[in-house]
Amino acid sequence: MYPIVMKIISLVLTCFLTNAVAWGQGQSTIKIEPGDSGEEIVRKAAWVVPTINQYAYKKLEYNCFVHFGPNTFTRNEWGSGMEDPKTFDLQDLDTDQWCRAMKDAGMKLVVFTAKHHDGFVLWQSRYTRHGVMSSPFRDGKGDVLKDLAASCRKYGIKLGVYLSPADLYQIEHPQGLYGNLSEYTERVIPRPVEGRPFANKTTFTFNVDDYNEYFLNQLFELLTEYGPIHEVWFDGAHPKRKGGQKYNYLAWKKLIRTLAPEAVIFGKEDVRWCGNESGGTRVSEWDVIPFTEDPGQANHFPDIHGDPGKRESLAGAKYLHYFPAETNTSIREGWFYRDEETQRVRNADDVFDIYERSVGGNSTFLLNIPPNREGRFPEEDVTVLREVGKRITETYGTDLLAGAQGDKALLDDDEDTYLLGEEGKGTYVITLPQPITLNRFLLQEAIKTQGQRIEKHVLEASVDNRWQRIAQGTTVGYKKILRFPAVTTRKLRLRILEARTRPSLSKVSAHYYKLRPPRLAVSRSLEGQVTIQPVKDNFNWKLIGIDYQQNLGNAAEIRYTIDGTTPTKKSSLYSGAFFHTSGVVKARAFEKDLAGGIVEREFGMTRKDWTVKASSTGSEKYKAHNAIDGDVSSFWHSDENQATPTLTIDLKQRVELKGLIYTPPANFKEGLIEQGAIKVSRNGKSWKEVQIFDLGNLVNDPTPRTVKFDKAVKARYVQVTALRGAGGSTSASVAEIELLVKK
Ligand code: FUL
Repeated sequence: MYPIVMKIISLVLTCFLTNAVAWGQGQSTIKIEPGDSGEEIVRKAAWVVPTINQYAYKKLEYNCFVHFGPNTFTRNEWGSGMEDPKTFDLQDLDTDQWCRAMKDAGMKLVVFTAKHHDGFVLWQSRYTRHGVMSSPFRDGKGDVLKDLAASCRKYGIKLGVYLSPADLYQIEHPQGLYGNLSEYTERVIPRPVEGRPFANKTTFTFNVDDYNEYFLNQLFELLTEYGPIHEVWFDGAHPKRKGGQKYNYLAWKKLIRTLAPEAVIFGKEDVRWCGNESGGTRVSEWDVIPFTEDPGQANHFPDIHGDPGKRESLAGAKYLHYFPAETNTSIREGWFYRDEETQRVRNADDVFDIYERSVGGNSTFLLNIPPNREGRFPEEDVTVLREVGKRITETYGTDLLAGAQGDKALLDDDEDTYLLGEEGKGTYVITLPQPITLNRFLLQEAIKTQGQRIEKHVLEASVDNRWQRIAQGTTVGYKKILRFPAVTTRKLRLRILEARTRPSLSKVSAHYYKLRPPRLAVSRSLEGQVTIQPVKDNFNWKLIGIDYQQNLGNAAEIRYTIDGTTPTKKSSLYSGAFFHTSGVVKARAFEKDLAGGIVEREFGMTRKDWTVKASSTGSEKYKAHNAIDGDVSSFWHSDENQATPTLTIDLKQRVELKGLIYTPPANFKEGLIEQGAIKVSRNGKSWKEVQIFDLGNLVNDPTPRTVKFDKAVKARYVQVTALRGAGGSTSASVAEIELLVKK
């Protein structure tokens, strides 16, 4: 059928459908009948399409997460819930600066932590005093969310709210509502508060307990007085639980669907967590996910790991549901702002790489930028955002297929025109008037009405009149970005090799990313020898048989500093490993006038003379020395159920210490230290506590964490004790411990 006809049908259908239903003959949830064969299940999967809200959310592609609250001032990742509201001593706030930075970056929506796990609210809620209303911020009259909502309207950024179901204040406070075993009774939402009438006169009646009433009342405030709200973010993490508190999510959902009809709900049936917080992405990201119960009636949505959408995962499904992934990670080490000295910031190479792998891997990228104690996005973060925004525009703002000969439905920018291939395959040839040089190729399926179908594809270029494979991939979905070494050609051929039924392609485009000098990695041996080398990119170069070096050239020279300053072309030239006792090494590759991303590593003192003892060791494989051997793949793991697992380190010399770096095991979930204590001694017998440190939720982002001591301290012996393990584990595991010395 002609594309224009498809467009008219699609438009007519769109006008009459509500949010809950998708377009055309596709549905956002399709029931599997008991007698359905494997093939029929796969065919049904091909007709699972996004709701109108989900599709609008997919098109946002790249959004901003903002974590802000008392943790910004305590420098913790997880609060206790009993922080004095005066801790939130915010004197300045510039949400316009936040929104300008988002705009420059090309971000479309911001999700703001209106209430994190600590239960402190950052808006003038009627239903608690534990928030900005009791803080010094504008003498208790400030409303961070209100400022942000105004800035969002001013800069055209959509607004989302993060409202943590976990609430430590309501758990810890003697009159707290969380898990107080209150009766389930009929409650009217919103509960009227004297002198604080709502403009929105909608009311609801739910049979709920105290905490769910509290939560519903706060949702009502957020959804009616700051909107329109386009994403509601429910965090699945719980530092603590109490009284078997249950969540009446179906009541929450009714409120959201009524009061925020354009919103998607993260952490429930609209958007799922990608399964990690370190920026990792799947090779094949399916939006069509099997369920064993009706997702529209479910109260709980467990985290999804592995490869949930592959064909083998569909067998046994009772329902197939459109359930897109969101890749959320932070630009800094941790979700909240801590400091400029020790809190590492991702460089532009790293963020741009995650952008291409997430947005270009059928996921939505939610990048967290934590405002500092001055109420502003830190300058270094803004610089990275701006550089990444520039690279996105420079690369994807120009389509090298402009003027090409090929199927118009593929080459135009009309999401309602698309090409259907044959059953399970398709071949598309694009011929250009002049040769182009490309190293990126972008594909989009017509998921709006046709669902996600492509399972395997390959891209070829005509070189010396021969088809040469330049890239290959599996799923496409809303968007796939193929990355490969640059090739110059006048002819491209895209072949769909496997698909769940007739593949539907609505868009292809070609691009060139101006390669920066290579990303670098800085490492140091036990003896203190520092090595700096190019990072092999995440691309699967070997998959397409290309030697990645040919693409990056070897013209790059590496310059570095060891005094904390930013490397320039005049800095020390790296010509091989060099000895470095401790402190920050910053490195940058230069290629003619192009500068690569800055990479920095802070090293503790050399450890070759150290000895270490553990309070217990799970087995020889997890011996204590693994924690100081310089090999992050080996780690110490204590016995299970040991009260306070401890490492005692003899530095063999007395030094002045200013902090430590804890590296958790990368692929081992037991015993990651969320909270710990540091003690020091001159003689190994009498100990002095230096600091308690809180690292929050490491399980989903097990990367090195730096703890800066409030005050430098002289010692020869150091004890690191685990006080709380991630996920309630009662052991401790340490891949590396490094100690930072005061120069
Ligand atoms: C996790 C939380 O525990 C972190 O503090 C952060 O909010 C992250 C986005 O989600 O579950």
